[in-house]
Amino acid sequence: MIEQNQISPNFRSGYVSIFGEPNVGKSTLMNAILNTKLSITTPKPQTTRRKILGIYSDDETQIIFLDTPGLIEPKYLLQKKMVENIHSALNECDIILTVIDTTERVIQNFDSKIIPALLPYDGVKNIFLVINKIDLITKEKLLELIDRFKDKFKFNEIVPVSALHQFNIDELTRTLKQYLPVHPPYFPTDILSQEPERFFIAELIREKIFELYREEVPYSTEVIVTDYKERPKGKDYINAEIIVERESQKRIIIGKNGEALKRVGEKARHDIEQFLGRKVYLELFVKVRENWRDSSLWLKNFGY
Ligand SMILES: Nc1nc2c(ncn2[C@@H]2O[C@H](COP(=O)(O)OP(=O)(O)OP(=O)(O)O)[C@@H](O)[C@H]2O)c(=O)[nH]1
Ligand SMILES: [Mg+2]
Repeated sequence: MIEQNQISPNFRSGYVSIFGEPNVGKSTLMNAILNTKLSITTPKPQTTRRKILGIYSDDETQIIFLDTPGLIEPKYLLQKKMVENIHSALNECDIILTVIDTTERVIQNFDSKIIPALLPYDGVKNIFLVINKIDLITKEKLLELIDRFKDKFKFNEIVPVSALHQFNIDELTRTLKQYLPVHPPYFPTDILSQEPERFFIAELIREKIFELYREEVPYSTEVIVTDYKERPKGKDYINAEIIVERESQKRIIIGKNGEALKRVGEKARHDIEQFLGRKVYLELFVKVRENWRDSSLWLKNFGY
């Protein structure tokens, strides 16, 4: 950590929003830049629901990333909150990292969904285009894509990367630093995030639910850590509630003889222990909160 009085007058610091459609690899990209698994990532769209802050610091710069949910047409109140999180991140930042992947759907939606969202910031903020998942395409195809996108919008930079394989990530970080305003660090330079440990623990459990269940179940689930006790002499104790919308979903989460829930617990515990660097005892309870996704009271209660 840099002491306050050692901060150079040329220190650069700023906010960078990571923006784009669901599933293009926004959270994987933030994790790759920070070299830490901070934001959960799954093969399913709409994994990220909130604005997740991740802080990169070195001797001369601090970049505060805001990982955001994927851009969607909201159908229920939770999704409306997710979209509000995207817009507030775009508003708050100095630089917008617009992330796309190379699937036809994402490329097709670019003009109708992404560009209209960027237009209010055209000429106001620095806007990058990050073409992610380039491990999945040929060099020729990439050059063709760059050619296609460079005329669609006045991007300050177009950077191809593979977040999953850490390809060109250092180059992206280097380029970002050049666009940061001169500003002292906003946060202590030895912290990675602002969220409490409980938040990351709940997210890791939610990640397992996205991985292990199908269809509507992951989308109808929220996880709240209700108790977390550090025990210097033994395993830390964690109690978490898995909230679903209906009794039928509760039965699915628990599974035959509780086996499905046990699997969630085992997988989540493994990742939580890795995240905390300590052994934990994890207890999970499943609760029904009718239609919580459309209840402003429950959403508020869950911190949305
Ligand atoms: N092949 C490949 N897969 C990637 C790459 N980056 C991310 N992925 C995969 O793409 C999927 C989605 O990644 P996420 O990081 O969760 O995507 P996201 O944009 O944050 O998704 P939402 O939070 O749902 O909007 C995961 O299965 C990732 O492993 C990449 O560079 N190459
Ligand atoms: Mg995400």
